[in-house]
Amino acid sequence: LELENSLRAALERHEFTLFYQPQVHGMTGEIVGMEALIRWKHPEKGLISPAEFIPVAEETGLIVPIGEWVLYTACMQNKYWQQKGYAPIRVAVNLSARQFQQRNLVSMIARVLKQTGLDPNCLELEITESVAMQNLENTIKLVKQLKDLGVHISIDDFGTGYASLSYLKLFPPIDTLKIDRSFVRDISQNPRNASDALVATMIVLAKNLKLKVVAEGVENEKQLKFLLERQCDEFQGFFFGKPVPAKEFEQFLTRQP
Ligand code: G
Ligand code: G
Ligand code: MN
Ligand code: NA
Repeated sequence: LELENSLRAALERHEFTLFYQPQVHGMTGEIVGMEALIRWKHPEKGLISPAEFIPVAEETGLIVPIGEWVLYTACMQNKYWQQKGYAPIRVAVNLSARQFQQRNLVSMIARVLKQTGLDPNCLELEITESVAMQNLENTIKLVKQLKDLGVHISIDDFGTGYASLSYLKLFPPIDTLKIDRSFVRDISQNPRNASDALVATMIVLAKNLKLKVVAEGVENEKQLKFLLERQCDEFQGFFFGKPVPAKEFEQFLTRQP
């Protein structure tokens, strides 16, 4: 309850902030997107990781106003950079289970796009595989409505959701699979390694489904080489950049050609 109250106060006192992590195109090495990741700037405790407060925000329902703040802030920031003359890139925002159950989710997103003036094509919404699986019928309906807005949809933490692969059959409208970093971490360049086989197979699966595939948690050359040889489309990870505040992220952006 204490944490719940301080989360509520944090929202009112504007103590949340967004960090951005670059997403890089495999072939060109160009930056094509960024993932927005929330942080809590606690006046005494300093930066608090979302892993510590998102679960409570989720349980208490506070994730709904917090999630709306995240979406609005990420869209505003992206629009601002485009107006400053940087080449347009996508911003990816994480949606939580609770947000996904909100009746007005689609209208909220439509409103934020209108308020910020961001091109829907420059917004990507990340749904974790386990959230997508919870109520598949609802997910399919929602994803269709979101696609009608013109935004991109990705499946986050792909491969970790205890999901039957058959759920992918129901998903013509999703755009992207994000291979969970637990698989990428264990890439060993050893043909008998299970993670190597799984990552290679996930890339082929995405390609056969005509989905874009992004590897998360890329930390070193060895992983990058493995992923490039298998034509993984995009990369995200500490090798290319950690999540950083907006001001610092600007160094990754390039001027409009
Ligand atoms: O940024 P970091 O790796 O510490 O994030 C930890 C977890 O918090 C990740 O699973 C990430 O998806 C989640 N997370 C970060 N920002 C947000 C957000 O804005 N909304 C939701 N729902 N989850 C977030
Ligand atoms: O669950 P989701 O994929 O939304 O969360 C992204 C999380 O992964 C963030 O908390 C981010 O800090 C973390 N992350 C991003 N890149 C790397 C990486 O290369 N290595 C590790 N260990 N974590 C990463
Ligand atoms: Mn994510
Ligand atoms: Na993930």
